[in-house]
Amino acid sequence: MSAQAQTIEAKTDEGAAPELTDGFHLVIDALKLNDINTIYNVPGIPITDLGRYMQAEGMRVLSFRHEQHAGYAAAIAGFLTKKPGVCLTVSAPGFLNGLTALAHATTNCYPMILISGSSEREIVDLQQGDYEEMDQLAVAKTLCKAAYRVLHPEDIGIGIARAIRAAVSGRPGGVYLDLPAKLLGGVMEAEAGAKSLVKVIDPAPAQIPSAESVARALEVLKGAKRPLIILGKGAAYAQADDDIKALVEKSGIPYLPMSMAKGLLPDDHPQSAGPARSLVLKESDVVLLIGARLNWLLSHGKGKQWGTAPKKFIHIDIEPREMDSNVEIVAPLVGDIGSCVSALLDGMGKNWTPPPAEWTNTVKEKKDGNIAKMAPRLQNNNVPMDFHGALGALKRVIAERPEAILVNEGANTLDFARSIIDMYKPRKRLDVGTWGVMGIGMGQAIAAAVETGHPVLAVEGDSAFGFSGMEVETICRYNLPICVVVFNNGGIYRGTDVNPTGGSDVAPTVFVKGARYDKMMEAFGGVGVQASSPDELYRAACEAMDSGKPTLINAVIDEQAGTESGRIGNLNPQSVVSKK
Ligand code: ADP
Ligand code: TZD
Ligand code: MG
Repeated sequence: MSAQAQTIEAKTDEGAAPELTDGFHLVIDALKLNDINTIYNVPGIPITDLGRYMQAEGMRVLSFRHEQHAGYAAAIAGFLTKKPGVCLTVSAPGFLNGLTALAHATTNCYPMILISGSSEREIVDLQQGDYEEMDQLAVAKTLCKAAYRVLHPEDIGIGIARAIRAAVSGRPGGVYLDLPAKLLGGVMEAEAGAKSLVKVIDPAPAQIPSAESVARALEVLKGAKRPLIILGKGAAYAQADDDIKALVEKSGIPYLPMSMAKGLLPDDHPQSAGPARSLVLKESDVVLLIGARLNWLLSHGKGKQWGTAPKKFIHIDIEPREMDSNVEIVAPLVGDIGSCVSALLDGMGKNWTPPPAEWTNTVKEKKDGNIAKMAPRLQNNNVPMDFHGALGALKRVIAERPEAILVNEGANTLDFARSIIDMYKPRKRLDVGTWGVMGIGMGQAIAAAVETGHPVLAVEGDSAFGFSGMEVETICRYNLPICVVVFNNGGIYRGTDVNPTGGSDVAPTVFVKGARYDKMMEAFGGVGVQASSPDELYRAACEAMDSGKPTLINAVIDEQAGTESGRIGNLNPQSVVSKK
């Protein structure tokens, strides 16, 4: 128990006064003991004092305007640090607001703990109508990796240890921890309290792949004529950066980064096949997946995108059940990415034969061709801006500041930025993840700035930004080095839809014309800029990134520039009755 921890004096019959502690301080001591020092929170009954005492005990407590954004901040903090990010909320409505982020963390394999205060158990269970009554544990269970409730102060240490271990071990994910109001005020002797705390030893132990699985994988890789490596965000999470780079380079195999694995090797690396994506998916014969699932983002490993050439998949993942989830995996490599990659490197020996030049040259030609085609479009200085002109400017901003973190959401704004803006370092690109969630923007930007201290560029569709826009006050309040660029095309996908009835309501995808999002930042003392051309955008973004002042640039984009749903319009169901 820490020296400053608040204790309560209690008189006993003998007149001795054993030092007491309480639930509040046991929670704080348990978190600190496990090196968890940052909390993303929204205050209220019953956790207001918990936040206050946390701050008093030297923890960083960042208060948000809505729990969902505190939750997205905690989730991405988990991704960035490999420690569970913690979101703290009040009961029922606050808990539910945080739950979206908890489910998102679980879906994306980010370690996170949602701690919510809850109401009087006896009343909740008899459904007698308590303040913010809800059986939160039951609700949370289906939406996260594990859910626990602590009822007695002496179990707080174990409860928090279980939550931490569940979040980070194996496949990481979201954990719910329910802390009833009565528990926080509960009292026990300080000495026994200190003894009840648990320091989690080796919370995410290495999981070594079997020697047979390594040998099998190498055998398949050796037989490949047109091999491909796909790096997913699990590879970025694993923080095995040097070994992953060594594996790619030693093997000589072209690699494709999934969006949040961009920068694991710099996007301008000669082996990057990013700009030849369609070709390598179609033509490859052996695919080594490292921390990437064969889910919808990879068309489930089959169908048109994957071409007709027979494929063999080698799959590295910590979760055994991920193997054969969509297609047969001929060489499953179950273990943690660090251990698996280093075992492959060892097994490759000194004389590894790189893939046939015919293959690597084909990939290079396609890639060079595509880059050359794109280049002039990125240099256009059109007014109003199109996505290429605006993103060409921001591409330079990041290239000149490779340490900066890019947060990105939207539809066209997301899809174009993903392919246009090169990343140069690991874990610098944070986006909408597996679900394609709108609303991660400000929460992720805040956590990225808080956890890393690096400047953040948040490139946001105007719709996407709206989901978390109020958190610009949070950005200003903590004076964070975040530059938000709102790609203002006046709507969802485009600003051009019209109401076919001629009625006075605008079409469902359209927003207020000529909106000035920059004024929102000014309202809280930050810098607001209106940018109409790529040059203006470039200058304003550079200034913001270098000054570190909270800034919002309203980038005026041609309202006709986007396409329906960006790159995934094919997922929209079609009506046979009405045609778009
Ligand atoms: P992407 O969306 O980038 O393709 P996914 O989220 O689909 O990536 O896949 C990430 C995968 O990485 C998950 O299947 C997860 O189990 C796995 N993973 C996460 N951390 C590790 C790790 N340390 N070792 C091995 N696999 C991991
Ligand atoms: N709600 C949530 C939480 N996530 C979603 N993905 C959506 C709704 C649906 N949706 C998308 O998939 S993209 C998008 C929505 C509402 C916004 C696209 O508009 P934008 O981007 O302004 O952010 P562009 O640049 O105009 O395409
Ligand atoms: Mg838009």
